[in-house]
Amino acid sequence: MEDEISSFFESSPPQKNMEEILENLNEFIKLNSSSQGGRRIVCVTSGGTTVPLEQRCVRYIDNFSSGNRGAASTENFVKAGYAVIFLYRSSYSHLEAVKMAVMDQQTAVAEGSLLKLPFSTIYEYLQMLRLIAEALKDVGPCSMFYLAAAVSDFYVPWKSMTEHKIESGSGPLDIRLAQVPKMLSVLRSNWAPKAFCISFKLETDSKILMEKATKALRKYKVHAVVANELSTRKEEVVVVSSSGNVVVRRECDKPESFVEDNLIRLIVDRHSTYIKESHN
Ligand code: PAZ
Repeated sequence: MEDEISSFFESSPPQKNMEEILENLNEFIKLNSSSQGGRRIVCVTSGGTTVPLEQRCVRYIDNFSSGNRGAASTENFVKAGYAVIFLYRSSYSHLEAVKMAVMDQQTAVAEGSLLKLPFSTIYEYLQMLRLIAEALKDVGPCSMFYLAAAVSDFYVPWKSMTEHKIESGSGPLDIRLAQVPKMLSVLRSNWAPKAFCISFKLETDSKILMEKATKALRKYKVHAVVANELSTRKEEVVVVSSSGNVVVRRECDKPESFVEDNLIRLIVDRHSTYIKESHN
C-alpha cells in the first residue's frame, strides 16, 4: 500500500502554486493556533473530485456531490469558533452551494478564521490533503479532519493518459481505470496521527450502508464515520463510532434548519471529549 501511495504522488502532475499555498497554509495555522490561547482547526473537504481522461483535459469523469454538506458544515464550524481550512471543489455547478454558505463568510476570511483552497482533480485533492495534514501535524488533538468530499475510487494514471483530446469517430472507447490508493489509513497513521478524524460513507442501497460504515470505522481507525444514503442525506445521517450509532436529523419543524446544524454540534462535543482525553 505504501508503495502504491508513493507511486501515486510521484506520477501526479505537480500541483500549481504549491509554494504560495503552503505559505498561506502555514501562516493560517500559525495565526490560529496562537490566537486567544489557540483555536481548534478543522479541515473540511467538500464536493466531488474529477478524473481527467486527457492531460490537456477536455473530458473527465465526475463524482457526485453538490458541495452543500461541506459548505453548511463549514458555516457551523466557524460559528462554533473553529478556524476552518475549506478544501472545496471549484466548478460552476458547485459555486451556488459555496456562495450560499461560505462566500458570505467574508468576516471569517477577513479575521483569518477561514481559508479556502479550491481543487478539481483527484490529483489536486490528494496532494492538497497531504499538504494540509502534514502542516497540521503539530496542532495534534486540537486539529480535525472532516472528510465530506466524494473522492474518486478509480482514475487514469497520468503517464498512461493521452496528452491531446481523445479522437472520436473510430468506434467505442476502451479506458482502463486504476484504483486510487486509499489515503485514509496513511492520513491516520503517518500524516496526522493525533488529529480527530471523521470520514463519510455514501451509499444508494440502504441495506449495505451501515455494514460498510462499520467496516470503514474498523479498517481506517477513524474516530467516527458519518453514514448517509443518497436520497435522504439532507434529512438524516448516522454517526457510527465505537460508542454506538447515533441518528442525527434535520429539525423538520424549522424550515431553515439543516442536518449539519445538529451534526456539527455532536461532532464538536465529541472533539472536546477527545481533546480532554488526549491531555490525560
Ligand atoms: O455534497 P452533497 O451535500 O450533495 O452530499 C454530501 C455527500 C453525500 C457527498 C457526503 O455526505 C458524503 O457522503 N461524502 C463521502 C462520499 C463517499 O465517498 O462515500
